Amino acid sequence: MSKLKNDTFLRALLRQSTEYTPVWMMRQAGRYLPEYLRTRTKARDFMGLCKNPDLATEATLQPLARFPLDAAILFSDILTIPDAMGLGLYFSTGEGPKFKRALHHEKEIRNLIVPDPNVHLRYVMDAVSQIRKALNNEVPLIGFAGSPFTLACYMVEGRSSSDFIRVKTMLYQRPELLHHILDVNARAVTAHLNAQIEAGAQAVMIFDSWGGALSHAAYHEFSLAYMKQIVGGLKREHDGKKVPCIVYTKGGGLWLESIAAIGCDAIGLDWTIDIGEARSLVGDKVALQGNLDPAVLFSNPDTIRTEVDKVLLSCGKGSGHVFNLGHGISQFTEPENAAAMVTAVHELSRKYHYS
Ligand code: 1CP
Repeated sequence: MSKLKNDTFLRALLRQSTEYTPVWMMRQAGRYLPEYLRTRTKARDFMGLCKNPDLATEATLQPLARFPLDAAILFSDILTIPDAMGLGLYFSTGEGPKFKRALHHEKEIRNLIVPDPNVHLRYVMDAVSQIRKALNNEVPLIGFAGSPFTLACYMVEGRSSSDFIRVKTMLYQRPELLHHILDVNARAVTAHLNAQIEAGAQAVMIFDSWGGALSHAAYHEFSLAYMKQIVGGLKREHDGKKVPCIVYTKGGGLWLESIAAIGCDAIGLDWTIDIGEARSLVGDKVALQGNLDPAVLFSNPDTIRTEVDKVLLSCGKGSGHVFNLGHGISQFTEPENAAAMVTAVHELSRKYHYS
């Protein structure tokens, strides 16, 4: 396999020196891009896009055609795993994801099985290989999955939630049942990420979008422990290259030292923590990814530049930083403002790197 033309992102994740700070954006392909909305009309619905490798490739490449990003992320969704488990994922317009067969009864929970990623999620692996070909070694491709707890939130609630009442009731009333779901999910995520790595993903990220809704003790027992299980089971090398792994818990700023201890290469930060403080908490154990407030992109290029510089300054000199937003880019963002962020990171970060 020939050499990557731009491996800045992978080097930063491994805390090796780089000439500038690499940047990509969570949810970089998606509804804020008019070309994505046009691609979406070619499929019946969102899952139709995910299941069609040509369209998934098209959507993955769209942000890279606009902005000089240092990484691509597979166009797919974290909810493909519960869908492959038979829960019947669907999207009703304007309402986000829903499941036809949410986990309401013990029998359904005990019957859950780990899907074979190369059979039930074949379309994801086909998209990964096709995207790798289309990328032509320009930048690395990130594979991803949801954390076991974040997946369980959707599987038990049956849809997006703001209070997580069903899943938290289960956590306190039937903890062994939730542990069963989490163990199945952890095995499914491990197999899914390893299959993505074999298909060509050059780094992987675990999205724990809802772990921050848990208490201190519950986070460690019901979210972090299962991410540790996954990280321990990942293929960390493929084709003679290290495959770095990023763990992101939204709202996880208070738990950075415990997250750094699970064996991941990098921690994704939301915007609520100062990145310099995060660095002093984790030392040189892991790289950091983040952490501009996505709302900064609602302002203007000058303000964006100032806010980008604040993050870079707080992070300080040295290696081990991947610039990103603290959460996904909003669908209401002007693409020009995303461009301003990427340019600002590339231009302003050079002074923080030793050449
Ligand atoms: O066109 C549409 O209406 C669908 C919008 C959309 C898109 C573009 C969804 C539905 N998923 C995606 C793609 C997606 N999702 C990607 C790949 C694109 C990219 O990053 O460039 C990724 C990495 C995700 C990850 C994802 N899906 C997460 C974790 C990250 C996060 O934002 O916290 C979560 C929680 C989901 C669930 C999901 N899928 C879709 C939506 C709108 C949601 C969030 C629902 C909610 O807020 O509860």
